[in-house]
Amino acid sequence: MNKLKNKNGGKHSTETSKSKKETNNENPENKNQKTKVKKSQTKSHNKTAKIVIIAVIVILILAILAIILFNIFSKKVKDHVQLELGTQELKIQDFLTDEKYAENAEFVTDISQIDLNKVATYEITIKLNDKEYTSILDVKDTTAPQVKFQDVDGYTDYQINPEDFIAEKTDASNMEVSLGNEVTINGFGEYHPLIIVKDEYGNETSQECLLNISYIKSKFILEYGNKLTKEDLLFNVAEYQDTINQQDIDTINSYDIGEYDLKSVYDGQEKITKITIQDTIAPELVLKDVTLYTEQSITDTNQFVEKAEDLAGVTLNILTEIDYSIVGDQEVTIEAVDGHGNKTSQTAKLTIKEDTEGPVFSGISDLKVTKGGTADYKKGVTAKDGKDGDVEFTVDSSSVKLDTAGTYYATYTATDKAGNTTTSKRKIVVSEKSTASSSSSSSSSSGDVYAKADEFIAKATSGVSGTANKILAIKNYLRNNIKYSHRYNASNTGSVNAAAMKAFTAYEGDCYIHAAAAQVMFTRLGVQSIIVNALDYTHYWNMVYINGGWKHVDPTPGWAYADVGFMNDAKRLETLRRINGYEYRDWDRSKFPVAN
Ligand SMILES: [Ca+2]
Ligand SMILES: [Ca+2]
Ligand SMILES: [Ca+2]
Repeated sequence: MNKLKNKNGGKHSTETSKSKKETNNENPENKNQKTKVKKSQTKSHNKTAKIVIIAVIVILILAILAIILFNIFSKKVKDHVQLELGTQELKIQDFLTDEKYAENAEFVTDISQIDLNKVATYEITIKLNDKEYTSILDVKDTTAPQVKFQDVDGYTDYQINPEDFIAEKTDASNMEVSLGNEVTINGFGEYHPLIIVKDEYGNETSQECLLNISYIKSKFILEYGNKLTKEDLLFNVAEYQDTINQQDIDTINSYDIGEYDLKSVYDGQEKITKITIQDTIAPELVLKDVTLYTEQSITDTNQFVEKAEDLAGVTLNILTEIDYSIVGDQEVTIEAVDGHGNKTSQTAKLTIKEDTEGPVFSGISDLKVTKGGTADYKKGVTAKDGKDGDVEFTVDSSSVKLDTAGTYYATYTATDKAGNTTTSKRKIVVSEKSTASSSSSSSSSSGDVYAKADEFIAKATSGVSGTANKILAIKNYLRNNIKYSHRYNASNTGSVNAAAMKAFTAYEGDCYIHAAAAQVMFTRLGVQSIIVNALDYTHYWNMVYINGGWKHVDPTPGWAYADVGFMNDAKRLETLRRINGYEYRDWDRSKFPVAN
């Protein structure tokens, strides 16, 4: 160590002696310069310039140093920050003296724990350029409540409730409403209560309001389409009804949006009540879900609508763009807008499904044929598809031997457009001549018909209550499900039961078939009923005994048998006469009861 120190010391002393040597060397030159200065002023100017330059450099260095020091030690984070109660968000900029620091600053304190909706003081730590600073945050309520005051109408028994004079009020803290002056109500006249709204921290908003004590309101808002009555306006109708002229009320058209002045007179003094007609009620909208098959589309927004009503009329808008490529459920939003822009929107479900179900056969009951007879396999049979409606079908009866008594099966096949196939086997019984009559319909016993009728009643009246409603439901069911056709008619069906059976198995027939089916169903329902025929036998329908009297009902669908509910004689005659070419179709009044 000593050795090293000595070595360094030695080196140092060498340099010193060298510099001394240089200094010594300058001495003669200095002497020479001094001599020259006296001789020349120019040389002196050069020296002054040098000093100035050096001074400038020093000042510059000091300035740079000052800036560096300022940047190091100047205040970047505020010691104290005050925010108003209810401020939406705590921002780091609020704590910085300049926004430019924000990019290098972050909260150390967990600010999710800070509730700006509560008056409180917090200590907030902020990290800026890896250095931590502490700031005090005060959340305070210094803002007075925002209040919309309103005038009040009242009768002589009105007791001041300050809240009555407030239409709207908002503040970040809780508010109390109070009366700031003493108001004594003594009879009709104008009073001026001072209403004060004060927040939890003493900030307040106040206003002198108007209290109108009278027999009548000074203003009234009438809902569009509603009827204005004296009860709406007068506090005591019995006593003051004569103050308003009914004719004046009648001139106010509530289907015309706007303001009206309504005059009333009491004690020789005229008073005006402002009537404002407004439509504030949005349409009533009830939707229903819709199911479509692929390749089908919605053609009318009304397909989703169960009910859309408003006194000012309704326009429907579909707000969802339906994606027909989605197989399954999607939500569809529909908006109903009234004539004054009030809107209601509701959502319904649209289900798009692939057609994966084959057609459904009906009318495939056991077929009884006498040995050696013929069988019409297609008669009375239909194949109905959920998507395609009625479709063609084929019958394979190759194994049936009509010339040999026995039991056989025919195979029915139907295919829809999507390629779904349904096959159904039908029992064919070929019997000896002696054991059965030739008519296949004769095989129907009354028991079969009643069982069928009960089955049809169950379908027709599902969810329907009350006898009258059930009668109409049966009538509608027959109209909608038993096709009108002349294939089976009064001349080839015989008894009521046999005719009804045609309806229940073949799903088609003329008016007699429909009336017979209704007759059996009404009877099974426990309703007294008769079949009525037109004088010329060109039409059949029913009469039922309901609610203590007879009424006509017509279960036949189609062109002219007016689809009305229960009909009295006059209505029945009117609906029959509506038919072209049967101007005077009537029935024999002496044979049938009177329907009033
Ligand atoms: Ca406040
Ligand atoms: Ca409306
Ligand atoms: Ca199908």
